[in-house]
Amino acid sequence: MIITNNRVLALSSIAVLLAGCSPSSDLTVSGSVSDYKGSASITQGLAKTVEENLFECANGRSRVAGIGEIADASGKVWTVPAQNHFTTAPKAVDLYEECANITPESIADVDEDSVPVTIVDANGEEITGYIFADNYFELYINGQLVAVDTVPFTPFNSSIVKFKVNKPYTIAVKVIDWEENLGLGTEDNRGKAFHPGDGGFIASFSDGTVTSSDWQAQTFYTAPVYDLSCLSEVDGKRLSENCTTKGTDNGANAYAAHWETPSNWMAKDFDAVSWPQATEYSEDEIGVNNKKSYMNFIEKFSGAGASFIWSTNVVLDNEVLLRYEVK
Ligand SMILES: [Ca+2]
Ligand SMILES: [Ca+2]
Ligand SMILES: [Ca+2]
Repeated sequence: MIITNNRVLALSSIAVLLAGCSPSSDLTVSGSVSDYKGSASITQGLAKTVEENLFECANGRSRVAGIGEIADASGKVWTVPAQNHFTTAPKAVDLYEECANITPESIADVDEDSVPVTIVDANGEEITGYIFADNYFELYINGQLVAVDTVPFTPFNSSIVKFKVNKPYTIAVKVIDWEENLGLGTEDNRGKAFHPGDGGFIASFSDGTVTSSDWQAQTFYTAPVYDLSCLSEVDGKRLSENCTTKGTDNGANAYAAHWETPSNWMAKDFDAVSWPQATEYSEDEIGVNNKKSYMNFIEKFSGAGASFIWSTNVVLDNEVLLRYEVK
């Protein structure tokens, strides 16, 4: 009889374990904001949508590119995925953009002469830049906003810009890995309702400048975070290498880490000495071999010697600021 009772107990324990373990690799939120000792502001859960969708695709499908707001425990309000100038800034010219039916097979089919030139220095050298961002970029030269991406989220597009400037000059780029689940850093993808998407940025310029680990990259928004103890900070780096990058069907309670962007981060004289060097990623890691907006112009990207860059975590870091001085 005792054996039978033990068996009953053992079976019921297994049932409890199974009930607590969703078949879709549920990620349990652990740790509390009060135990977190880092420099970030922590929010939890879904943001309030303040802009339903910045972009409609006339000729195909695109993910909803919304803007949200969410407050931390002190009442500080953060814009997610990031503050941006999409609706007000000059747009970059598209190299490739399916929604606008701009689909050249190669750079030879692009009318580069028709690209407008932004004047930073009237007597400067005219420079052409070729840009691919997963998902969105804003390009500053010497603190002047030259152009922003035409597609905030998807489909994947690529861009061409021209500007006149004297050396030395400073390139500063805000890059955003956009999100569907605002404030949570996730999208419905790969069979999971809360899949953490990845970022990636690559560019080359006609003066020989290319993206590489010589650039600097600092992160300002990291999500999703399910366990706050996975975040750490070393030598100015905001690290999340110990945080899971798994997708889940139950990610609505995830945490997010936010840092204030300095108001003059894009200025030529901004002191970025504490910012980490950028991390390089391979084309396979970013997953571009099925993206014509990249592959049709690969000679201007990896073929020109440029590397994909981002901060230390290309999955969880969703707002990253990049800087590079061209000597
Ligand atoms: Ca884009
Ligand atoms: Ca991401
Ligand atoms: Ca992405």
